[in-house]
Amino acid sequence: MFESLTDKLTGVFRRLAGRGKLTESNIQEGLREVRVALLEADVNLIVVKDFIRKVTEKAIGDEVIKAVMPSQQIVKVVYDEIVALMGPADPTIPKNPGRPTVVMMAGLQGSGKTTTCAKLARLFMKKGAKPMLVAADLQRPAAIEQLKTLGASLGIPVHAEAPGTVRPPGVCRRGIEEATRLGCDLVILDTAGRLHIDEALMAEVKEIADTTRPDQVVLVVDAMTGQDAVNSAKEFNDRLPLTGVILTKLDGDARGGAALSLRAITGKPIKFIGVGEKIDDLQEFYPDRMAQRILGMGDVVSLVEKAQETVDRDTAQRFATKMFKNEIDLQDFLEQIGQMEKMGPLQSIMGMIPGLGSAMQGKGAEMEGEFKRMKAIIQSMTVDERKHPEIIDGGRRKRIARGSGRTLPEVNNLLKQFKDLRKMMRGFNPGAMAKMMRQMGKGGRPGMPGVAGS
Ligand SMILES: Nc1nc2c(ncn2[C@@H]2O[C@H](COP(=O)(O)OP(=O)(O)OP(=O)(O)O)[C@@H](O)[C@H]2O)c(=O)[nH]1
Ligand SMILES: [Mg+2]
Repeated sequence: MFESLTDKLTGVFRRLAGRGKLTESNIQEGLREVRVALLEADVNLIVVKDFIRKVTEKAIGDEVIKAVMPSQQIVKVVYDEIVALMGPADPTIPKNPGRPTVVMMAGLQGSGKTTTCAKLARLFMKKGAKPMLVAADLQRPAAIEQLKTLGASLGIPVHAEAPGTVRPPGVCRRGIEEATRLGCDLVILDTAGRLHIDEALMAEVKEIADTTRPDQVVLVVDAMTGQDAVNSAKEFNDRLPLTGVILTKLDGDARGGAALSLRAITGKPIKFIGVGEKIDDLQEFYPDRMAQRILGMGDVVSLVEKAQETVDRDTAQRFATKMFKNEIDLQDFLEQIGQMEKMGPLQSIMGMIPGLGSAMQGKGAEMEGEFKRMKAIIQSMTVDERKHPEIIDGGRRKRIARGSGRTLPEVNNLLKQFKDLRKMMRGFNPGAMAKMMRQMGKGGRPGMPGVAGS
């Protein structure tokens, strides 16, 4: 999903992060690249223009340039705008008291209406609903059978009538009556597709909508058709009282143009997304999660959850307090390494951090090796040495090197790094923190494990 857009955007942000200092002109340049990436992703031109204008306004401001990590701040500005563009979230179908909720599906041929009827029924069955499907596509003889088969696989009733004399609005009306009799609380109407916006068929859906007055008129749109999808959605929206959109085949959509433009162009929320051919492949649509995916933020949410699960809050708190008082010793250092290790393989952790995954490609194992070496060295120190590293003289260094199986220069290097860290902590302020994080961000040497993760 969205691979090509994600690749391009993370590339832009990586280049921005690589600049030592961000200026108005290199931010502008970065945003020009974002613009190109969005256009190449087939996002609607008007949407792109408006988006870039908003992002520029926020990104050029003082807050970004003076921010602790300017490039991350820009990622955040872009992220917030993408969320706003696709949101707010509305994956709901409110239940009617006393009578079944009626959902009507509409959309172009092959967009996924029939499949999505069943998927939607399934999704709401999991929430306790009793759905019924109504076969109102009388254009294609096989359509009724398709829906019956899907209904049977779910074990739910399907209202179907022999085609010939009946018309779709009547089928729907009788379907809703039957659902009421059977005690179903959700009725999903499958309608006929159209190749283009064709007057006769359009009149048919409109007639169904007028006769049955559905609670939801949902447009089913194939994400893989990009701007064509958006243009047809616009036409449907002009003629039908749409309440929302279901975007299907997102699993096959590398570009993301439809997902990013639909809401802005139609003003109607994307409610659900189809992410595969199986009956369970329908998900509620959440703009924030989608934006994280698009920006290659991997799964920040699950990273945070993982950290909450594994990182011992007290240890973290103690560490933070000590850091402020500049009382960090090598024992704390060791504990922080332990905390990092508890979270799992570094490479997979880094993959979840925005922009870091690709930037630090392959660095995870290297850093883990470094941690392991540091751990071995610190573990060969006495408690006293860990608490008061300044007592570690030449003789002790040699002993520690021997004990840990590391070289003397490695021991010296660790002690020097630690000394530098303390020095930096002495004038502890956000600026020093930023400098430290930047140094760490440049990779290679993990200056202070735990700080980056907190
Ligand atoms: N990969 C993938 N395939 C999907 C998704 N949704 C639907 N499809 C496939 O798209 C094809 C068309 O789906 P249908 O549900 O028959 O489409 P329709 O809109 O009812 O088509 P008509 O009735 O002809 O207008 C089927 O092969 C589905 O399996 C999805 O989210 N992902
Ligand atoms: Mg169909």
